[in-house]
Amino acid sequence: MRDAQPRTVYLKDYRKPDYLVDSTRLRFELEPNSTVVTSSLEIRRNPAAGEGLPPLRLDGVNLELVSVGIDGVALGVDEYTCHDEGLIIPVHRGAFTLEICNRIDPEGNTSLEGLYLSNGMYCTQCEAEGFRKITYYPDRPDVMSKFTTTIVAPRDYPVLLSNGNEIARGEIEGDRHFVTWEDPFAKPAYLFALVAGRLEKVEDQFTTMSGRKVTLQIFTEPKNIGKCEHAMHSLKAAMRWDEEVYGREYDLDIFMIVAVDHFNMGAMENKGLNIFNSACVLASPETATDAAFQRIESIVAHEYFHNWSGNRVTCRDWFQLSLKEGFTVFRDAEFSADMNSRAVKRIEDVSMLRTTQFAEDAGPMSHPVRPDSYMEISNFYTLTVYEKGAEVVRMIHTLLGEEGFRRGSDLYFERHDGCAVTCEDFVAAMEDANGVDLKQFRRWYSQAGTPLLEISDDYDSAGERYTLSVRQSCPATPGQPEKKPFHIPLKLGLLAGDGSELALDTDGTRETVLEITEAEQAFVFEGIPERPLPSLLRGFSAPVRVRYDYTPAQLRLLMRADSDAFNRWDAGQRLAFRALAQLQQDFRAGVELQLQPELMEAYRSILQQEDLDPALVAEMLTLPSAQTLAEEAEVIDAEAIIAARNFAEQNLAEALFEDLLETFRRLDHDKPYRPLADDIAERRLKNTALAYLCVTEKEEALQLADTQFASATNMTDSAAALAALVNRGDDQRAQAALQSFYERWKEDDQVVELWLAVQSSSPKRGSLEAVRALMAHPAFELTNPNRVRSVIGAFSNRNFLQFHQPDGSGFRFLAEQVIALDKLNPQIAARLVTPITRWKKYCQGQQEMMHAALQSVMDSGQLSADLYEVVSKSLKAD
Ligand code: B3K
Ligand code: ZN
Repeated sequence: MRDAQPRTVYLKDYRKPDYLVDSTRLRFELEPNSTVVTSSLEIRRNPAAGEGLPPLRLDGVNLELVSVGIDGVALGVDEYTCHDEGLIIPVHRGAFTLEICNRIDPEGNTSLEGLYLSNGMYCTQCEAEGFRKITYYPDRPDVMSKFTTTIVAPRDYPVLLSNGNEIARGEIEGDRHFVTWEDPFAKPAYLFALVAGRLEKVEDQFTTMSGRKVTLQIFTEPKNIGKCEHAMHSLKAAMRWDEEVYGREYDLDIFMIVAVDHFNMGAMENKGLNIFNSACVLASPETATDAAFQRIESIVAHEYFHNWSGNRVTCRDWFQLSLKEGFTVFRDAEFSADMNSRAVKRIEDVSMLRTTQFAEDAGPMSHPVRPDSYMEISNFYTLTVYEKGAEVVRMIHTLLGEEGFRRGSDLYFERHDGCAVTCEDFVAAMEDANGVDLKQFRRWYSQAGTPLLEISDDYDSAGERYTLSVRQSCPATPGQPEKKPFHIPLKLGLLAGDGSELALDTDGTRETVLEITEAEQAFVFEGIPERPLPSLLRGFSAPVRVRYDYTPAQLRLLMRADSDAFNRWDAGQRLAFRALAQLQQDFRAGVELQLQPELMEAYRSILQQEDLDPALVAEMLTLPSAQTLAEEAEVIDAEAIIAARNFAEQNLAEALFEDLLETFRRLDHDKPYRPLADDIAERRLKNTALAYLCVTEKEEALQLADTQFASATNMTDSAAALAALVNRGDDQRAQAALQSFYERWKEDDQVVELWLAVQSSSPKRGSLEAVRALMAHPAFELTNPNRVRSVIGAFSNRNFLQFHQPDGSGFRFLAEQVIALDKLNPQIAARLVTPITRWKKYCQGQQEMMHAALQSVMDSGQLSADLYEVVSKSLKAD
């Protein structure tokens, strides 16, 4: 917690570090309430930073200083200044050894940043600025140092881990032992990690492309040791893929993963010692859904890929966060696309981007991929930095092509290995390796907001000439009233009336990438024999909105015939959006609702296309979520959105009942479980059909869910049946299912979290009272972020109906929880508050209540810097 208003940090104020730390020796004497940290730092003046010997400034937060010494001589208290945020030490020599001893309290650390205890296990989280909660240090990513770490602990903590290779271990009198680790690669402090606990491990081996053998280990609490196989398999697949696709080889002799229960996010890429949220690494067919299996595969890969994109080449400062995150998300998305269905992966990612990142870009916290300022950097681990950042890298890939991109990434890694660099360096490497100019493209890093492309066309039948006119614009965002034109790759094809692909030039090219660089631009295609139907922004080739006046018949043709699977799905979404917009309008006008027959027919024909990937069919059958509709709306009228969506879903389910039943039966076979793409796709479609069938609340449908619930041999089917029974049908049935599920799985943390989330996100059973009751359940723990996300997060982000109750009770509840949580874990509090920061987009009544809830957070007393930044910026947006 802070005393004064948090200060804003600006990118324009970046200065090189005054001092460098060549080596860092750490010693930890672990005790729950009083861990002693001793450090010995070899420090020297940074020759690149200027003349003279300015004082040495070290960061330090919540530390109890014991002693400071230089070159073996202890400093008196008047020889340095110790303040709330660190130490200032006058310097008399250009190079010296600094010795510091301090105490910390891991048990009292509920922020889950720095060193803390999770179920009795010691672990760390240092990114971005957590190392300063461990010891005094220049805690900035451009100070890179070689670390040697000794951990001393009671012998009943048999496993003691840190980065690099183990170089010594031994016994110490009084029932204690120690292990020393040495990391040969210089790294910033944010990549430091330590783990100590009663852990078991599974071990495997990987032979790298140059023939080196690497030991792979995954550590968990003993009860979870049977849940590591999938993560190990994913790790080996990721290691091979990075060699094949990027030529990147792993560099240490050992790679370790540790699963911990209390964790603020998914996982952390500490050098050689990745620490994972249990939910993002542990899985077995009986306890984890297909979605969890796929999430684990992608997160294991993501953290592994950071070894090059993040660790070997790191960020100069935190404004450059997307340098490692955007690039690494792009890398993991391509990996997942290669391991699974490429089209479905793209659809999932784009749907998420459009719903959540577009909303962020249009909201009070809108910021560029490379922000210009922040109060609390933890607030900038955002969808913009990660997902839009990945889209920016993807656009470079689209512009340069596979080979050009690889030349660029090779040059980037070679040029900057061992360095802390900027987004600018990344783009420059791409340019230099390919001899191209990406000057205008750089605006994607500096301008916030989602660009809009308004596209119109004209066909001259006599001249067989087709002209596409594109106008780009980008809405104002906080601090950026005017935007300059972006460089946008627009991938497209042209369809003939029969759905075939027209040749775009005399070479017979059927797909091209137009480079849009002007505010208004026209593109002419010659020799087009008929008026074509444009298939625009194929594969979502840029993170923009596209407006083009398609007729419903044209959308149906794209849905049926486009060679680009992503655009087939997108055409269906556009059709559904229109129908849902009409329904919302009718609801508000008090007109009787009616579903457009075209939509019904379009959905029926999707179900009948048996040659399509079942996962794609499932995606195409899914109506845009209430959250997506909210994002698309000019003004959010929650009641109208809910009414429209329920009506459409209900009508589709009734009208397509027989087709859905047929689909369900066809896929309801007894295959042994494998988390492989084809099987996942079949289960996805089967369970989408089941959910639709149960929307009708017909006994026949609910019995299918009952049967599946009773006989399922894997969690995907079991959880889908549970959700169907909780969301539909009578109370008795729902309660019986919930009860038996809990009894069976109450010892399994990941399944209990799923059980909590199914209830909190259920429009039917997740009322505010029900959510409060879950918070009183023994399974709930306010200090465990997974539990908080499963109950409070699921309610406010995924339970549109209950969260938006007209009396505003959902908003007030969220405010109350955020205030309580801020005292324990500011990072989680600042994230959780998001739904009520969007007050400005709501219709008047809701807007006022949301604003009042947000104001009550502000007025509740001293807020953490994290929460203060989000709340104050959101309140200001009026
Ligand atoms: N780099 C970490 C995120 C750290 C978040 C700190 N608040 C995980 C990842 O993106 O791989
Ligand atoms: Zn990452």
